[in-house]
Amino acid sequence: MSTITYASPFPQDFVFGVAAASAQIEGAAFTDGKGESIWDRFARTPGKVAHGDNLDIACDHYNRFDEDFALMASLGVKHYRLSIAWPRIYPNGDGEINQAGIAFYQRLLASMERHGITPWVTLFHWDLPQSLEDRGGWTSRTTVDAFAQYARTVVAALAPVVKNWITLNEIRCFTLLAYGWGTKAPGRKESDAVVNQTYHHALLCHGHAVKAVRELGGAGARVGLTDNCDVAVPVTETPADIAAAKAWFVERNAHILGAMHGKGYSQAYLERVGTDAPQVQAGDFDLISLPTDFLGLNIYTATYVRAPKDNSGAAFEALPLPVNYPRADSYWLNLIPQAIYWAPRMCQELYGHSSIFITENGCGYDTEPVVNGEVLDLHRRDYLRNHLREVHRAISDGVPIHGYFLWSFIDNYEWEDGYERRFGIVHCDFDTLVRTPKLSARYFAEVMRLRTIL
Ligand code: PNW
Repeated sequence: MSTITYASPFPQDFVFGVAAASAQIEGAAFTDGKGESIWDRFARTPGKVAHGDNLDIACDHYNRFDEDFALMASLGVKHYRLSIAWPRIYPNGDGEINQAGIAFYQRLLASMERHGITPWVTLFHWDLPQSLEDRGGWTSRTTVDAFAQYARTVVAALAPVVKNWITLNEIRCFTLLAYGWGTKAPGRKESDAVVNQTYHHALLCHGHAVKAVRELGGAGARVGLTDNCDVAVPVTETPADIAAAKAWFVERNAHILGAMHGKGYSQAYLERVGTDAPQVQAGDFDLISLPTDFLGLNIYTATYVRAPKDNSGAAFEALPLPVNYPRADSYWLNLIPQAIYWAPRMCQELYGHSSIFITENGCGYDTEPVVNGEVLDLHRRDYLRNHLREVHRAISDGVPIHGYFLWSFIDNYEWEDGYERRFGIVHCDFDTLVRTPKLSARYFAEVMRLRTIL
């Protein structure tokens, strides 16, 4: 048998891991004192979630985390990105702490440690306590005050075992999609002014979380935001199209990434939003612009951008995709692997980020072929391989990508798409709760083991 030499392995300290989030996998939605979240309420509102699926049981990870970490360990997973359910810690969002909630995460983290898996903990992945929504949710500064307290409580309690902290997951999804489009909980359709205010409140929470980690995280703690920036891919990798893609990127990300890197919103942003600009209080940007240790990026898809063909004077032209352009089953998940090259590169060049982690990348399908009991998800194997090649290309070009977390470890509650949309490399039978690694799990296990693209 001939020996295969593996070209271009990933750096030895490159972090490979898998990701999931509390609401999507834990279940036990009302166990041990957990309060109601906006997703518990939304799922029970007729017509909001596919098939009326709720989060009551999900993958029952709450009761099966030992089994799940054993399975991760058997696949060679050494890093796992999880999130903390705010309503487990503060059932009403603020006020009384629920010690049983803290004890749960302490048990879970101890199990991870026994299985040799390093935690990457996101403080907020969309499961806002319903009690805070009843007081205005993300439109209100009350939520910012409550989050500051929640962040301090969690960081103080878990600092002995957690060194890697992520403040918030995907600000756009729990603000714009939740308060503007109304497709995510709490399903409100507010004005642009209100939505712009929700971004501002989210940015303040990010700042409070950074401060909490600096003050209470202990030695070696690091912290960053996970953003799902709007990604531009230049149609041709030529200076003109790259410049156009960058200009589009700056405009589309001014309210989050741009805001974090300034001492205020940019003039261009303020001109664009006009009278819909958020209300800013003195000192807000001291928090929002606190330095972080890394930037997390969730990369799934992109928009193609080019330099305008005419003399319109426009800085860019963003292109629509042909109707039959390849995509996964989520309508927004067009298959554009160069996204994972260009987003980190632009974040480095535009904002000076020197440590970037891909905190999510993956694809979801409703129907996956099963042969002799094994899910043969070759579509996912292709997706991963094509994206990892672009990650590798970026690293070779000097883009500081230091890790990659696959979304997701296991099929789970895909928000408004319920349980039908499967993103896992491990299949979950939602009737029996039996877990079975898919072909892609075996593939990714080998990639992690050999630190190369196979
Ligand atoms: C992310 N979009 O959500 C979330 O962080 C996960 O919880 C989720 O399960 C996963 O990706 C798959 O959907 C997104 O519309 C939701 O562009 C929507 C979009 C992007 C990411």
